[in-house]
Amino acid sequence: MFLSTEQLKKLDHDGYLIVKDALDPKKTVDRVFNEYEFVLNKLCYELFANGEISSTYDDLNFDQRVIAVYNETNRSHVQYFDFSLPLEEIDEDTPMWHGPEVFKLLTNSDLLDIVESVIGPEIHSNPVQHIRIKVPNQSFDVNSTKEQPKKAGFNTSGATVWHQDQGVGTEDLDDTNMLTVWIPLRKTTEEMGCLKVIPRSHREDQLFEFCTADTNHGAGIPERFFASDQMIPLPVDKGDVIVFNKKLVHGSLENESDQVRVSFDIRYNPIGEATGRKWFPGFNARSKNDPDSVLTDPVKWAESWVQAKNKLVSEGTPDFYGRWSSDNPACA
Ligand SMILES: O=C(O)CCC(=O)C(=O)O
Ligand SMILES: [Fe+2]
Repeated sequence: MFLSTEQLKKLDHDGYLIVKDALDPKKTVDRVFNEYEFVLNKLCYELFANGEISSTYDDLNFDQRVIAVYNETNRSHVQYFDFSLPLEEIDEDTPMWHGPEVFKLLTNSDLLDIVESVIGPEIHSNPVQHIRIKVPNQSFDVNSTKEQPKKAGFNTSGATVWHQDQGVGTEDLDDTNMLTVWIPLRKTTEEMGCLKVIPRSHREDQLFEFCTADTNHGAGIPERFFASDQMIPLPVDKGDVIVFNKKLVHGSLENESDQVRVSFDIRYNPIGEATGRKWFPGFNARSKNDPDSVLTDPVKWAESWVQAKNKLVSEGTPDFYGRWSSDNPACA
């Protein structure tokens, strides 16, 4: 679905746009979710075989099963489901998931039509991409003093701190026309910790300073730097997508519900522009100029990530955890 002039104006004006009914909830979104039910099953059997959990929890539904596994192991397993790699501590055993349904969603033509409306017909799938599986706060206490593995912080639970996506890549991303697409894999209410945005914050045309937060959720923009009282939550239904500008200030709310919040955030940029993480593999998703360069094989996509991982393991991870240092003077 191509965006109308009116929708494009709204995106330009507000910095974000909710596209209702952009994707077929059953044929597209549910299939991705079903693939993750399979992945969760695989995880349970592996953890059980390793003696890390006492049951495979076969009789529980997705939410109950995720919560049971996180609780019993006292750590997040989101990396097992994620289709990107962490920025540090990568080893041969770092898991990831690059399944065919994920690839189908990344290359879905309805989605690419929306993206083309904004960035043009030469479309590169940017490798800064995640699944977020946020368990209810009540079931997994991220603020607990009980020792938790460092990697458990990201994507686990709780709110995502305020940030602009431009600030999460290397500096070369400043010149890239990147578009973020946020896709709920199920209905996402305010209570479940939906996305929150500061409308029009992209219009100041600046990258705000990020400060290293004292939580384990990574660097974020302190509220004193922008009009945080302008915050609006963006609850969405399955099938809707949210697109937003790389300079839009956004984050997400706490998951106060008893359901697990599952969403994708993926990004696209014009072919040839910097992705902000050059050691991760993107791919051409659509091209009028060079149709042969378009990747259509999910297996090749998965292989490209395995290759990237092997290279990072053998050569070491780049010295990059974000462009913000913990002694950023703006944060004092
Ligand atoms: O889903 C979230 O909690 C945050 C998503 C986000 O930061 C993004 O889509 O860029
Ligand atoms: Fe973001």
